[in-house]
Amino acid sequence: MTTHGDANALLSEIDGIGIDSDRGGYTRPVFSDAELELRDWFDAHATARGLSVEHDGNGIIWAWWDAPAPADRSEHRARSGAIVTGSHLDSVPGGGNFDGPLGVASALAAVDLLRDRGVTPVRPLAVAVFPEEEGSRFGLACLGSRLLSGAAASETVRALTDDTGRTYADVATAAGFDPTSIGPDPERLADIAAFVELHVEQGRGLVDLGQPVALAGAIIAHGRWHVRIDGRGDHAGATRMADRQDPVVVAAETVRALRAHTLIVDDARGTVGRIKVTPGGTNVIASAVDLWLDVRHRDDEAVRRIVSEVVAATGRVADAEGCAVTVTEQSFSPTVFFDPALRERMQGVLPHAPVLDTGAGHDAGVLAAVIPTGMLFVRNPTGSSHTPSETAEAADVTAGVEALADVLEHLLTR
Ligand code: HGY
Ligand code: MN
Ligand code: MN
Repeated sequence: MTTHGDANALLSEIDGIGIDSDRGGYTRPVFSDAELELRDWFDAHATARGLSVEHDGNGIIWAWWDAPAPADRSEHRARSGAIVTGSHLDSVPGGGNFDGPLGVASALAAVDLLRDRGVTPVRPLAVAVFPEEEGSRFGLACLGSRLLSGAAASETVRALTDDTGRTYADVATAAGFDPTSIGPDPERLADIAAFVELHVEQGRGLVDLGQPVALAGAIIAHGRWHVRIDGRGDHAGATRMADRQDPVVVAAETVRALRAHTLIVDDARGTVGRIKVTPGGTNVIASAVDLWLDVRHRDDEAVRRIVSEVVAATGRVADAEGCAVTVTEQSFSPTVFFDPALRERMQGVLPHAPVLDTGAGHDAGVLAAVIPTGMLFVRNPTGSSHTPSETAEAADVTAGVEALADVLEHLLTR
């Protein structure tokens, strides 16, 4: 089956990679066999389209359609003024097949459409794949774009650990990458005129509006905090209640307080989706609990207020229980408004596309701090994401590719 111009066909080629039979859906953490297989899939399709594939020191893949360098440009600057599109291939645990891969597949298909239309770019185009967008393995979301833009310090990243305690440096090395080569790349960023990311909508905005494609207005602020609660492990039966220092009791208060304080702030979102109890025996009082807060709101300060209230409530119960609490901010992304000039140009190309804000973070949100970025959303009938029920209808996927090709044609020919 040809995949030429067909993002649905491209996606169906990878829908067997990284299936998680325990959780359902897909689990494709960065540098895992599944993610490395997806990288190979992308390289093969980019190469088959005559794109020149480059893997940079941050583990980002750049597949270039090099425009003829005008005489006034040195070979080195041949790629300046580039337009970049693409997204990510890693997933959350038990995620869907669209969050990330839809943007990558649509970018490859859009290149086919531009060729079919006979478009001759006057500036280079790159299809990019950013690693660890979900932050599911090392805890820092949009890791690749944060490294590229200097928003994440190389030493800090090298020392990040996954659930097994292995560091980024060890895991990257074992996967064939060089962890000493990570770091900001201002020269590359200076060559990029705009980045446009297509993504499955993570919400029901387009369903309610009855439209297939939207433009992104803003990404609301979001942050992640690691809460570590240390107590005293002991026997569940031999230990009197008065003698306990049970970190799980404190963790329960953290979860309760997060829900309570999130509910009193209009449209705030607070989640604890991950809790690790150590040692984790049914007849064992835990010695420690690790849990992670994910808090989001369009007002940066509201996010911080919610977290500080939750930390205070947790501290009160921890004191009473004789437990110790350590809270570490893993990441914080302020509310991002996408580049107005770029969005206006995109609206000129897609006048019927509504503008929607999103509660989901993206590489385009991180890169918005250093280059003009914009996003396209494709309708998701379930509105759900980060679950196996995340989906997009074939006709909407096709509409998304057409819309992306229209935007890229506009940007590449001026
Ligand atoms: O967490 C997010 O919002 C994104 O899906 N990484
Ligand atoms: Mn995503
Ligand atoms: Mn996601």
